[in-house]
Amino acid sequence: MKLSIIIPVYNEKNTIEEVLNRVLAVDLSEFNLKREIIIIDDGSYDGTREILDKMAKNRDSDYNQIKVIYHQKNYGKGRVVRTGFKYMTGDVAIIQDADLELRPEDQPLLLLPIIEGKTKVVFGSRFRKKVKGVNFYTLVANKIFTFFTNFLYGVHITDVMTCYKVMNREVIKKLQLCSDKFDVEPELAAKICKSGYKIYEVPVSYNPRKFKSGKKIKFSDSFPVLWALFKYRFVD
Ligand SMILES: Nc1nc2c(ncn2[C@@H]2O[C@H](COP(=O)(O)OP(=O)(O)OP(=O)(O)O)[C@@H](O)[C@H]2O)c(=O)[nH]1
Ligand SMILES: [Mg+2]
Repeated sequence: MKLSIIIPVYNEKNTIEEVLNRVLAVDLSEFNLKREIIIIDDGSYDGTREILDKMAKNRDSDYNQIKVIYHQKNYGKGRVVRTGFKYMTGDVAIIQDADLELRPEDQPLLLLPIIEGKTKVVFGSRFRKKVKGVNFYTLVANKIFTFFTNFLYGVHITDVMTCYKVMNREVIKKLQLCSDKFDVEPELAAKICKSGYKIYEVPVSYNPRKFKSGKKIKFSDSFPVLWALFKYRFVD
C-alpha cells in the first residue's frame, strides 16, 4: 500500500523545511507503507519557492519521495487540495498543512484506523484534547461550523475545519470537489457524509499559531464555509 502526503504551501518560508524533515522522519515501517510527498506551492512570493527549488535538487534518497508542483498564481487551499488529489498515486491520502500547527508525528495515529480496516475516512480532531492558546474567535467559528455540519449531515464530529483529513483513494474519486478556498473543508466533510462514509475522529495535538506568526485565515473566510455547508446539503 502507498501513502500520498499532500502539503499545501503558501508563503511558509519559516516552516516548510522543518515540516518536510519531520514528515520524512515519521516512521511508517510498522504499516509497511510506501510514501510519496506532494508539495503544492500556491503562488508563494516570500522565498518559499526558492527553498523548494533548492530541495528539489537534493539527490538524497529521502528526497526522491518528493514531488513539487507550482501553481502559477495563488488560488487558495481548495485548489491546492484538488491538485494534490489529481497527481497522487497512492492508495491513501493525508493532507498535512505546512505551518506546523498540527504535528507530522501524529500521522501514524491517523493512519491506524484505515490500515486496520475500521474506516475509510479519518479526521484528526484538534478539540478532543485540551488545547491552549487558541484565538477566541477562531474557536467560536470552529464550533459554529462543526455544529452546522453535525446538524445538517447527522454526524457527531468535533472539528470540521481540521487540515488532518485522511481518506482512501476510493473515497476521493467519489467526491468531485469544486472549492478553491477554505470552503474545501466543509465540502470534503459534506460530500464524505453524503457518500455514506463514516468519519472516524482521532484526537491530535494542536499548536495554534498567531496572526503575527503567519496565520492567514480571516473572518471573511467564514461566509463561504457556512454557505458550502448549506449548499452541499441540497446540491451535489
Ligand atoms: N491562507 C492560505 N493558505 C493557503 C493558501 N494556499 C495554500 N495554503 C496553505 O494551506 C494551509 C492552511 O492555511 P492556514 O492559513 O494555516 O489556515 P488553517 O490552518 O486552515 O486555519 P487556521 O489555523 O485556523 O488559521 C497552509 O499550509 C497554507 O500554507 C491560500 O491561498 N491561503
Ligand atoms: Mg494553519
